[in-house]
Amino acid sequence: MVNSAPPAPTRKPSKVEGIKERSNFLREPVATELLQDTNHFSEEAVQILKFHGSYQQDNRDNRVKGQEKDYQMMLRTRNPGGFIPPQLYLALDRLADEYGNGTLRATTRQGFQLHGILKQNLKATIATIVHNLGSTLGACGDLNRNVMAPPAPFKTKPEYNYAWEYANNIADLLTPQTGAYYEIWLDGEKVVSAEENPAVKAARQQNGTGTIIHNSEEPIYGTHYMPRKFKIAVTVPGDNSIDLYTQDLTLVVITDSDGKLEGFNVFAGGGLGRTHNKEETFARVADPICYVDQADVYSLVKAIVATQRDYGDRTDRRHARLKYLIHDWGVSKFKHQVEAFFGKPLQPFRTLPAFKYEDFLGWNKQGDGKLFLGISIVNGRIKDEGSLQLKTALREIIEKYELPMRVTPHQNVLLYDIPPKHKSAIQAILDRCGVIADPSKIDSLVRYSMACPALPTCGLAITESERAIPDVLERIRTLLNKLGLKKEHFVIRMTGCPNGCARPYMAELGFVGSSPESYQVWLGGCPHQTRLAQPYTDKMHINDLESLLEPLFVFFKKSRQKGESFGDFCARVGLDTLREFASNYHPKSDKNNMLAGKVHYRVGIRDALYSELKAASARQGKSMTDIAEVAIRTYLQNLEDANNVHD
Ligand code: SRM
Ligand code: SF4
Repeated sequence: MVNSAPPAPTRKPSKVEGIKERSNFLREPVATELLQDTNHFSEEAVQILKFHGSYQQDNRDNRVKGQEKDYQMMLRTRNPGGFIPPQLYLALDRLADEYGNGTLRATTRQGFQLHGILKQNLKATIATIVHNLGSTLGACGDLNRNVMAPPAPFKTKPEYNYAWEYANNIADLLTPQTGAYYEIWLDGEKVVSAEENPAVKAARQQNGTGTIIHNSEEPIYGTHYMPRKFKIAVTVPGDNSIDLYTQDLTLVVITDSDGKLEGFNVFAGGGLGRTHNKEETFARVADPICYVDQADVYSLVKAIVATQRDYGDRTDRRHARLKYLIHDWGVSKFKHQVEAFFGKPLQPFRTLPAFKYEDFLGWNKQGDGKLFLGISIVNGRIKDEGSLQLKTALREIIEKYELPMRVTPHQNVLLYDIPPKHKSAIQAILDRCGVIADPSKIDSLVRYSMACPALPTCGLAITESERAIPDVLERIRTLLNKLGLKKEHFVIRMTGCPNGCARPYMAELGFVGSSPESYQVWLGGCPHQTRLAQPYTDKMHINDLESLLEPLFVFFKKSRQKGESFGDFCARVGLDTLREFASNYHPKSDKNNMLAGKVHYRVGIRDALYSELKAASARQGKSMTDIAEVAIRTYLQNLEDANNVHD
């Protein structure tokens, strides 16, 4: 357990390492460029800006060749366990209208994003968030991100209270210590919303085993921060609302029979980001690592962070997450190095019950006589549109009843601490604004689905996601109905690229953008997100959705075991069997569907021909199916005519 110095890298550190080093602990060039009269930041400043919780984006719908991009900033909050006090929510709601694009977006890590903020308004927006008990520091960048915890506010279940407490404390432990944030956005005023826990403060400085960097403004991170983003969750046995297998580090609260905190089980090495056609990048589920006593938990977290800090790959950002270190080393070598930083042997992992996912939507009891209300938000987007006035409803309820909120890891929100006497008045506001609170009235495909923002704001999007999924879900529901699977539902997640922001690789049916209007399709995740899905096909054009899914649903209906979910079925029979069934599948010529023109058989055409077909369809204002049908009929007719001549 001797902690030897990490080996000097044999390859050149990545460009971002130099930018971090030159930034003077996250100050420059952001501080200087913020004062300049420009509408965007330089590439170097953009990298540092991320640590402050902001991404520079442009509205991709407005791109015009040869013209400057429509620059705007996205801001992301850091709020451990998804906790948003009423004052902060109301401030975010106002900021969205005053400086943003009029919407708020609940994220898959329990934060909020504001989109569309102009550079000139960034300082006022961040300062308002901080003055209203919020923060954006460390919401993005190469450091510990928003710490997740189960959102269900079960006040009388002690393990939930421990999960929230430790999510907060670990977030504080790993908060950047640089003064840059307050200097730049608040002119040096340090706004402290709550006194830091003394045990956390002491743990941050405590050394002896090489976990801290002496005489540094950043004792845990040093000048180069982490090699890459680092994601932590704290949960309780059985509650997988935080997708525990996808985190760099997950702690599971362990209590004794009296509900007193004993310690934590520790998982590490999960992560989802990958790149198409680069086999060396992959989604990975976390491994069980050890158990740690409560008294040692901060030391263990620091030991794992220091292992990734010192041994993570700083030369290749595609290979820099903790999951690659654990994959390359193996769990045993990883544990050995963690022990060296921890200063003592790791204890064995304790047995845990199975993990489940529940969304806690609708009206629920929180255990102390009060109620909580889970509201489904389609893809996390809070806005007013047509008859659905969700933004208005939330503002009105939170303003009137001063309710705190927890954002869920599934882009929903839970309002809590509601005295039962207010239930009917709150329900009346929801009804008036067209917000459905009763989860049984929401299509379960919509209820359990998620999609990332993708176009037009995300610079990495290959294709649509948030804007495409409503139609996709509707088409899947129509198909299920047609096939006699009316009540069926499963977890569907979509992303516009393979980075995995809506965690599609854990879904029962995942769509991962692979080229414009096309998706890689992943199958076989479990309804409780405890198993990685597998890629079924690399490219499905969105028009081929029904023809790809129909054979799978038919096979599922025919061969599922009692109560088996779609994801479990796909995992049990295996992807090769699914492919074989699909290739031999001939849809029944259902008269009604033929009449409605709804049956789509699959015929493969090459990329180049597809592009020509698409262009012809746009030119002629006809559907691709119609053009293909005429072309094929003409071809077949010609063949027949030729045969007749020879006869
Ligand atoms: Fe993410 C980058 C949105 C959760 C993996 N993510 C991005 C950026 C910032 C695009 C960029 O770098 O320019 C996206 C901004 C889009 C926009 O227009 O707003 C973006 N990620 C999101 C959010 C908003 C998606 C959502 O639907 O809510 C989530 C914000 C969470 C938060 O509050 O912190 C979000 N991102 C995730 C998750 C899920 C999670 O953390 O539980 C993942 C997969 C888990 C993981 O990290 O392995 C994820 N995002 C990525 C990656 C790939 C990382 C990797 O290891 O390869 C990138 C790209 C990168 O880092 O280079 C990325
Ligand atoms: Fe953007 Fe890709 Fe993340 Fe979607 S998954 S938000 S497209 S980075």
